[in-house]
Amino acid sequence: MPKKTRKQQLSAYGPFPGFLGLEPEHSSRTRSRVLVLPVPYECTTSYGQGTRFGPRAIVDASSALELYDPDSGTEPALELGFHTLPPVLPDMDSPREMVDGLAATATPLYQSGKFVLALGGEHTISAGLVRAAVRQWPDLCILHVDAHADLRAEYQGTAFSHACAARRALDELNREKGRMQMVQVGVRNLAREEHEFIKANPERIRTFWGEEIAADRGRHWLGDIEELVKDRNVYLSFDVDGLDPSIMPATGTPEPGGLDWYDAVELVERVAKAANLVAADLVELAPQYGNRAPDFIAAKLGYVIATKAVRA
Ligand SMILES: [Mn+2]
Repeated sequence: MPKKTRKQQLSAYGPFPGFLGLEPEHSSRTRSRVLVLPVPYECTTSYGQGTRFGPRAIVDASSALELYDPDSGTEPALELGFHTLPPVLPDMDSPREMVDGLAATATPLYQSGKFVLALGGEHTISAGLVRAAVRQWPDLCILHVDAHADLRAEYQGTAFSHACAARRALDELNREKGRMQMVQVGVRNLAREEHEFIKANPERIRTFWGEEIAADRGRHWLGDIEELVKDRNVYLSFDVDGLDPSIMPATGTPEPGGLDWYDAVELVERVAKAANLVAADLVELAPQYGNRAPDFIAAKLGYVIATKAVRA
C-alpha cells in the first residue's frame, strides 16, 4: 500500500478543533500564551488500549468547559489565549524515533516563551518533550504524577515503553550533586527493580506514595513538595492514572487509591506558586464511550495546569 501523504494522515485525526473552542481573537498563535500540542501516539500500551484517542476526546470535552474562574473573577482563557497546534503524527516504526521527532518538534515551541501543554497519547512521549525542555531549562526537574513509578530500565523489549517513561525522562535531565531531579506523586504500583532504583537514588528521586498521601490527614505532603521544588524550573508530567479510578477509570492501567480532584488542583496550584512551572504533559487518557466524565476531568485539569502555570 502506498504511504499516505502527511495531509491524508492528518485527516485521520482531524479536522482538529481548538482547545476550549475559543474564537480566533483568543486563539491565534501569535497572541496566545498557551500552546496545546496534541500527540495521539500509541504503540507500546500493555493492557487497556485507546490512548491514541485521548487528545481528541480532551479537546472535544474542553469546548464545554466554563471558562470563568470564580476565584479570580476572570476568564483566564480569554486573557491568556490558547492556541491548538496540529497533532503530531505518530511514528509507528519505533518509539525511539517518535521520541527523537517529538524532541525536534517541541524545541522551538519551548524557545517561543509560551507555555506548552502536550496532550497524550501514551506516556512514552514525555522523554522527547523533556529532552527539548532541558535544552531551554538546563536545571529542569520533573514533577511526575502517576499510579506507576515508570522507572523500569526496559519493558517488553523496548527501553521506550510507556512503562519506562519516567526512567527515560530522568535520563534526559542534567545531574548535579545534591539536586533533586524527580518528585513522584501518587505512586502505588511498581516492580521490585523500580523500588530498588528509588531506594538507591534518594538524592535524585523522592516518591510520595499513594498510601502516604491518603494517610496524611494534615496534607503535609503538599508543603513537602513545595520545599523540594522551590524556585526550580519544573516540568509536570501528569499521567491521568495518578487520579483515583473512581473519578478517572478511562485509562489503560487503573489502580485504586489515587489522588482526588482537589489534591490534584492544589498540587498544581502550590507548585506553580513555589516554582517555575515551565511546561507540562497530560497523558494516558483512554476515552470510554458512554462515560464522558473522564474526558471533562482531563480537559479541566489541562485548563487548570496551563492557567496556574502562566499566571503564577
Ligand atoms: Mn501510569
